[in-house]
Amino acid sequence: MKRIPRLVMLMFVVALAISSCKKTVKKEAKPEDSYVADNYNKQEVDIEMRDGVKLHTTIYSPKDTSKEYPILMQRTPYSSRPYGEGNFRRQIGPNVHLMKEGNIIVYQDVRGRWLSEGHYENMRAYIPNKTSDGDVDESSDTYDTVEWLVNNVENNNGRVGVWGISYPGFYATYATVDAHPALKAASPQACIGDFFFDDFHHNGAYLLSYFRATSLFGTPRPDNDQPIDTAWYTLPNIQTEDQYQFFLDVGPLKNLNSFFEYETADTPTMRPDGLTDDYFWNELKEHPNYDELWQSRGIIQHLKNVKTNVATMIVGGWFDAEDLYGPLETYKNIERYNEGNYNTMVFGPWDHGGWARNVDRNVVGNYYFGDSISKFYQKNIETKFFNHFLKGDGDENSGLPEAYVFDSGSKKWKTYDQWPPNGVEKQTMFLSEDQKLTSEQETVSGIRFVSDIKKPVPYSEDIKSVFTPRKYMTDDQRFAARRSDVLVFETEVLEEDLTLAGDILANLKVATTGTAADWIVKVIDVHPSNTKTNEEMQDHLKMSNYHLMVRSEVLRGRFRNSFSKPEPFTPNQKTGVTIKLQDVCHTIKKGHKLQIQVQSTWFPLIDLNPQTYVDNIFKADEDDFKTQTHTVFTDSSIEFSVLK
Ligand code: PG9
Repeated sequence: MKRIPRLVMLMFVVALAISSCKKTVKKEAKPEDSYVADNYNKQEVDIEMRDGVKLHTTIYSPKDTSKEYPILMQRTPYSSRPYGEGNFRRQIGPNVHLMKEGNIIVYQDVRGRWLSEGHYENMRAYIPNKTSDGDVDESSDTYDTVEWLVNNVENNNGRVGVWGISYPGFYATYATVDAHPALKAASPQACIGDFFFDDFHHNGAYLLSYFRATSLFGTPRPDNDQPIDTAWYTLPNIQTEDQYQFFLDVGPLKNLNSFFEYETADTPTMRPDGLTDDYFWNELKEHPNYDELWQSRGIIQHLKNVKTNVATMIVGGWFDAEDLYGPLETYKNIERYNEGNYNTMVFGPWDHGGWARNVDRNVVGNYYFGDSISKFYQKNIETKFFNHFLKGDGDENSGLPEAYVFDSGSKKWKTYDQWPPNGVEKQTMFLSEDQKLTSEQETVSGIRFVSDIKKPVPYSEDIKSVFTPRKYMTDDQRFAARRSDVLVFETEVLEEDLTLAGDILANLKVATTGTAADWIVKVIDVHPSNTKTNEEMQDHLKMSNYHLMVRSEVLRGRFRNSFSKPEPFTPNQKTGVTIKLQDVCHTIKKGHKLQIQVQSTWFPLIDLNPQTYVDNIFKADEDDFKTQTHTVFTDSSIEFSVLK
């Protein structure tokens, strides 16, 4: 038996001792676990709206009554709980700094949810010209709530801020429309803009990966709207960890009805007030196009009258799989339609809500972006914004830039006085025959591939049963690049950095043997083989040659000319399809390559296109689904926003 050197033995004994003592240390309760209960009083009130409906509102007020405080409010469909005396949230407010500095923090159940009265409307439509107290929406509910708070909460300084992430972010945006004069600061974050472009759809394709989340708002509250303090929905348990195979086996979308047995009422339930309750799954099925139902529920088109008394800071994550359209369009439309507003944006290397997490290492999926990026944001950007407008001078000189953005390629924060930055130029590259991205268009030819509905392109190598998809946004795309139904086009190794700052427009020229098709474009940063692997990576992956997906988007081809009026393709006819990919701020570094992938399936992130035209894919039959041959022509091009 080979003798083990003494030093190795000693190291082994020491390692064993360290690991065992780690096991003995009990998890001490962190001091901040009771911080809220120790430093805040909590009261719960039911605030009456102009139509008599009462909204359940929880108010946390600092125990120190020696000074006045602003009010920071979040309105939410996800509950203002915990309810009941003596039950406190572990952390309150947008971040720990604003909690510890002392603010009056308010959470409110929106109309029709949890302990608030009334009827819930998913993405409630805005009523522009209200003529009676019965004309209520989230803008009027916010106005009435702010009016009550500033007149009834002790020790408030008369200034109110709102914030929220995702659906609460939608309510924060809504607060800026016909805002109360006491509203001085709003930070909609990953704010839903429109369910036809955020969350449940991307450019008309249904996000099948959102299947379980469909129930979150799918069921009108039972018992004629009696407030209840528990969730009444049940998320369908699809009993699989292989969502790709599960949905492939299920087949057409209509086979999913059985999972919404409570939502397949043929006639929507009639309510006492004459409103009809349609179930969200039914709404999705009955409204496959961008019709009045979706258009009326978007908030973007109503951002034409944001008063200058409301400073806005829109926050988003460059790798947010749920709501990226919303925050970008919210910032851009407040900018576009309003004069003299303080309106700024902050975008970082985060997934959905990543900026609110107190983590030391910032990663999205396998990809590491740096340390304490979200902590920096919370302390130096978010806290500064609210303090300036709620406790400070409140003027234009907040000390913050118009655009505070993290370059996800160079991994550095950058600040600009406009977005996209001054100096951005459009640069067009063409998809050439020999899988190259070229600055000049070469001879036009068609590249064909078979789009096999039995073997759609997976959206990730790692597809589990998810509530909503997240990590795929930075997934390595080598698995896709090696498939015959994914077309790959890439530059030579870059001899200098290439900074993309703004949106990306894919102008495809395509054809299909069928009469319907989806088109997906992915923008990829191909890393060199000597890139260091980081500890977060899945064990079968290495950073060497990592194909980082920087941006991706789908367009359901029937909507190429209009989201409201879908059209079939004419078989084998060359057709233009333009896809707008959301903004990026990413430097493809010298030594890397810029790659584009084009494909027609992305499963089960989105549902399968039958590839033969039917009026409504939610009602398509098994035999509508056909394998087709698609063609991408080499006069297709990609227009990048390049910062010179
Ligand atoms: N926008 C996110 C979402 C909405 C609906 C279903 C699932 C997710 C969110 O509010 O987190």
